Amino acid sequence: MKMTLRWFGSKYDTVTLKQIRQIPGCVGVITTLYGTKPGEVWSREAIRAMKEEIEAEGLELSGIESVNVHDDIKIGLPTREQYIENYIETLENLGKEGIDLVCYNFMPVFDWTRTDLAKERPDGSTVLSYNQELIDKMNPTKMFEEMDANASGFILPGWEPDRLARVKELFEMYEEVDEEKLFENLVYFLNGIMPTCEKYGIKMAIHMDDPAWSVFGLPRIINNKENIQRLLDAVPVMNNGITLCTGSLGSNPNNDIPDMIRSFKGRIHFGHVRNVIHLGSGKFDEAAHLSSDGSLDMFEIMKAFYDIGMTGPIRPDHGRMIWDEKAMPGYGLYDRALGATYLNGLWEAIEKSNK
Ligand SMILES: [Mn+2]
Repeated sequence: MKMTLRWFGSKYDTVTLKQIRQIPGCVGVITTLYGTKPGEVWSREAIRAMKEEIEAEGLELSGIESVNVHDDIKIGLPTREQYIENYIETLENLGKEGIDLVCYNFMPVFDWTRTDLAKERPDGSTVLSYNQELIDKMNPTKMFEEMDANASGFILPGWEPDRLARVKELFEMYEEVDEEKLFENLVYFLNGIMPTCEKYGIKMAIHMDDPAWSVFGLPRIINNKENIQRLLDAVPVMNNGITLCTGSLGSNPNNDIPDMIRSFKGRIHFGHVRNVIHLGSGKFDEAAHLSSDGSLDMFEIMKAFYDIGMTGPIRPDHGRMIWDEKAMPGYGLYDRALGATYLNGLWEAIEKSNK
């Protein structure tokens, strides 16, 4: 396991590479090439510049989150051929620069969804929160507007304003896409890019759907053990793997996360580790990483990662907003640094007690 932190680039992030480097045991960052749109080819020069900026601060570029997949690929339009070609070109350029991990998701229209970006907890910290009842009373445009209005001026990943302008159009485009069709389109995409991934040793790591159930009637296919196994079996090569996100899977109490980690051994290329508090059906809050602060057993989760011999990057996923920090919701420095330190502590204890 290597500990990393997500970084949104010097233009967008309040957190600096220097600060990240000072988190004990944190060796790298996970980032993306900002200023590019889904479907665009990333130039080798731009990738190299990003990598050099990170390495100049004594960190490594441990992986990309995300190379976004164009909607035409997810919908399965004839124009997907060109976008798959472009994706391949981006992968080639990443491969030539020695980058071997790409996180992506295959969720229609929305990436992750929350109904509150700053829910106050009794200790005065704030967290992201989700309540299905509120979603059921809202339409998708309103949802976009609320996310934008509550993001404290930050552009949330997956909630870029240009998508808001197209939200109605996007919903219409996905009208014919059910779960089977979406799955087929994902397999088609993966089969198209796998030869390039195998050539350059690039591990594709699909992120779980967040939350792990259908939102606004949109199909969800990467949300439980059975569905994830189906994808791994449909394209049965190591390079077709997953980003195991404990918070996304953990939104559904029926997901046994340590069991899933053990089952997907060899195919988990990246880990997002965070805790959630279950508040009843379709309702959850994010929490501090500590097991006792939420509903997930973080010791059992880290032990499962240890038992499968996880060597890829792990990052503390979202954190609470604490100590009056002003940062992108979920992505402040302080609580993620606490999370990284706690997870490193669990790891050390597990490692030493197994010797
Ligand atoms: Mn995640």
